[in-house]
Amino acid sequence: MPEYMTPFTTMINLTNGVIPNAVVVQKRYLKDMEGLFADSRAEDAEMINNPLLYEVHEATNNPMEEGQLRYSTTTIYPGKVGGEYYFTRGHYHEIGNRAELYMGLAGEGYLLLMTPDGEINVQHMTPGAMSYIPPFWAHRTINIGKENFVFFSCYPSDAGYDYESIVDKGFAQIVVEQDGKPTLLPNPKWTK
Ligand code: S6P
Ligand code: ZN
Repeated sequence: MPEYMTPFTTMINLTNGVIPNAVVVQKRYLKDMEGLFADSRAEDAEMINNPLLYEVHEATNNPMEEGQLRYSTTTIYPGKVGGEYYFTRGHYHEIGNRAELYMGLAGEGYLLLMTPDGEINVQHMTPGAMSYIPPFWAHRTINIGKENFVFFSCYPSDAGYDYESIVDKGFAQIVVEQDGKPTLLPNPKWTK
């Protein structure tokens, strides 16, 4: 006989991403992102202010076992470092074949995806956009607007996080403001 878990419901504020009874709220400041922005001088200069770039509200602590799901919201604040829009650290899933689903709730962002070979894919996210992250793609979200960019994510509980590969190599492309528009450029720090 399986042990039956008790079903439950979570309330989510669809405009600001707040989950009132979140089990974990993570706040990521610039100092948590050291070395990730392409313009190191701009990053160093901004470090004095150490702005809050984004926060993650985890709705559950469901067991980290195959078959279970977890879900969360992420709010990325508007801002730039050396012309590069604020983004999340980005990761592969530790168990690489675990997929994920994102849904835009507020604001405007890019979902930047990359295979281990450096192939890049970009999805434009606005409220209602449902973006699928297939297995094995690294993913990073970027606020390309002037308001908070808020999205919901749902992922297998056992997916885990591989941040190290991104810290070591970065993403092959960056998103910077050029002529008032978000523009994809090769990342000068990228190493294959
Ligand atoms: C988890 C999922 C999201 C991110 C969150 C923050 O698999 O992709 O909940 O954790 O958007 O991004 P990061 O890269 O700092 O974990
Ligand atoms: Zn993920």
